[in-house]
Amino acid sequence: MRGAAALGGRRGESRCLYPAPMLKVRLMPGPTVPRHAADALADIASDYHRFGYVVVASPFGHAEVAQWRRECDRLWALPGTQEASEFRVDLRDTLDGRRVPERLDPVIDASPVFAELSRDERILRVARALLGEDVVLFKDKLIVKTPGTLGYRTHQDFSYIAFLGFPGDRQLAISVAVDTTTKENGAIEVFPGHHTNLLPPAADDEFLVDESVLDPTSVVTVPVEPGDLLIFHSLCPHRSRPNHTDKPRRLLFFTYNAISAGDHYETYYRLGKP
Ligand SMILES: O=C(O)CCC(=O)C(=O)O
Repeated sequence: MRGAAALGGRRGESRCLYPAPMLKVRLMPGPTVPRHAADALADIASDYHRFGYVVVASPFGHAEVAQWRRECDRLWALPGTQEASEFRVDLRDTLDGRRVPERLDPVIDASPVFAELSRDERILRVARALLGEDVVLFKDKLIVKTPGTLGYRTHQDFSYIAFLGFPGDRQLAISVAVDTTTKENGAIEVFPGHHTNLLPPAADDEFLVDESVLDPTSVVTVPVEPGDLLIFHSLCPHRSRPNHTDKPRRLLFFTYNAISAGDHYETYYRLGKP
């Protein structure tokens, strides 16, 4: 997500307009997030379009998740993976003031296992159902939130890629859980129902959302189990907290574009990351 600023990506350039007046909607009361079976495509699509996100119960087996965990361990131990100078390695602050490697972005060129997963029909068929057409991979990353690593302030992914010039509703991100996520280890949190527009930017960072326009009581923590898919719209405001546990929290993210929005993979990684 780095680099868009350097390229002049600006909220004003997006085709989305700020909603006026700003609505603090509360669409999904209560802490329970429905998890749909992977073949319940109509229910999945209905929740996605209504709330801007949806959870699909794991369509994967234990052996596959075990293979992903081994692959995460292999990648995290590769020479260079802990080097800030590596193109694919991004750093993040910790609670005690350190800066540590937190993500491999991209990841599939380093990982045949995750490359295959990004093309897995159990994921693609859901992405196609939600976008209503064939899809193409836009971005892929592995986030390893190690103990003590901070989370993310509220943002809409689209604000980082608006400069590419396609509408926000033509992209979604699918997070594939390698580990169980909980409030304690930094599960993703979403603000349901705000996926129709770009929200006003935070005063200190144009790529983050001004949280004062959101109802703080409407935020939903989305805990997931290994293999679950948390799918969110490119305009869905989301955030996460630090990992307060003693184990890493690992999530894969595959971002897909509707084919009609174009294949921007090479452009994004050539221009979107410094
Ligand atoms: O992994 C997390 O905690 C959040 C990641 C995220 O929000 C993002 O990459 O857009």
